[in-house]
Amino acid sequence: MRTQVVIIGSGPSGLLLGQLLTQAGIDNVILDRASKDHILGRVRAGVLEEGTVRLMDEAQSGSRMHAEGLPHDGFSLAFDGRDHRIDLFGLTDGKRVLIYGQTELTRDLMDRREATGASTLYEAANVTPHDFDGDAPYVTYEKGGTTHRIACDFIAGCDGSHGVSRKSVPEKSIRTFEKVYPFGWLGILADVPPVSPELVYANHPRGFALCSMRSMSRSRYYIQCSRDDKLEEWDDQRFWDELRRRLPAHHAERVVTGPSFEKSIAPLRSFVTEPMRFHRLFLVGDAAHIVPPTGAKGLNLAASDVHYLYEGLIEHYEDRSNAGLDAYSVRAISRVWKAVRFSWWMTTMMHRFPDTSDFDQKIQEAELDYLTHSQAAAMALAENYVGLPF
Ligand code: FAS
Ligand code: PHB
Repeated sequence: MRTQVVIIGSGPSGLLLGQLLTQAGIDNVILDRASKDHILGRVRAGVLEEGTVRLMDEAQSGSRMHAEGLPHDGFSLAFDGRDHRIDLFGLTDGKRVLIYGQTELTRDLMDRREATGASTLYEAANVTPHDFDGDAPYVTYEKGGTTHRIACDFIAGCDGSHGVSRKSVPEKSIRTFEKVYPFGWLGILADVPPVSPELVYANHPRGFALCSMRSMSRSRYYIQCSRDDKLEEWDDQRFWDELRRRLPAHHAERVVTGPSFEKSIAPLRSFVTEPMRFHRLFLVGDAAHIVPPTGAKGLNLAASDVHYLYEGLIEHYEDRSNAGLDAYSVRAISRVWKAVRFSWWMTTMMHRFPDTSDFDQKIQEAELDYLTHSQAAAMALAENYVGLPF
């Protein structure tokens, strides 16, 4: 079998890239080791930047996103028992974010791909990229007890943080940078109305909490937990009680509780791979970088990677130019590090660190005080949160 681009991974990165390439007449195959249902069963991001929304529209996959997504013009920071609203729309000259679950975005892209008839092979085992340092790369995989081979021009490693692509690069050719945070996020989904029409990020002496949503009848809540916490230690009642303790009274008394139908713990870390291109192999999205979800950047960084790679591939096939592909890694990494910085900064400002010194705690309080009393500081937060330009 031969195709122009093999995409490893059927998450947001792989599906968005695949749809854009298919629309441009560039033949591509997506391989994923998981089943479609397993992928759709993962609950992750919920905030889309305008650039991500535009790419979904460009991929002709945005109609349900616009119909069901919730445009948000701001969010609140809660600390010392009070709310401080960050007016994204006013501070960024009219930009906003769209609340729309990654699961739904993934479903929309899967449906669109099926409608186009493009090929996705789920439950493909032992997917392996080969000879990407040469000019005749290929990918092998096992399915139905047989090993298959797909020759291609390029391989897009869209296989997330535990994928095979990054691990296939010789160690001498790659640099990684990592920061592990001494806590995680315990998140739940419940069919209860959200406590507030906008997101609330809370910094409390007991720890961070986030009130988010998927609709006005489905809430997504997170609380900071220790890295050693186990899901079985957190029944719903304990979660609701702890969430309320960390919110200002006017929010705590409005929390509507109900049975959770999804509960998970995510460890928090920052991780960056340099470079993101290895001749005919390109790393995209979580395969190349991870951010703590505090700044809602993970999914949106995957989208900007896709934008840069798609532009490069279009130039290669249509204009016979490799300028875009040659610039991919530098362009993507520049935006990645700025989002990594913002996610680190927002995480450091909003969480309680177990071993923090009195000095560091005073710095955190000064950061919040400055942010909520300075237009310039709030503008800097807002322009990063809505997403820096591609
Ligand atoms: P993904 O990990 O989504 O997809 C990779 C795909 O590759 C998967 O389908 C996997 O099955 C496949 N794959 C892996 N290894 C393979 C192999 N060897 N062979 C074949 N296929 C393989 N971001 C936010 O913006 N906000 C959030 O709140 C947020 N919360 C998160 C919570 C958790 C628990 C996690 C893990 C991430 C969260 N993120 C969040 C980040 C997340 O949304 C990612 O940025 C997003 O999924 C990136 O999409 P992909 O790059 O497509 O990677
Ligand atoms: C979510 O709704 O899942 C969400 C929202 C904002 C974040 C992180 C997660 O910063």
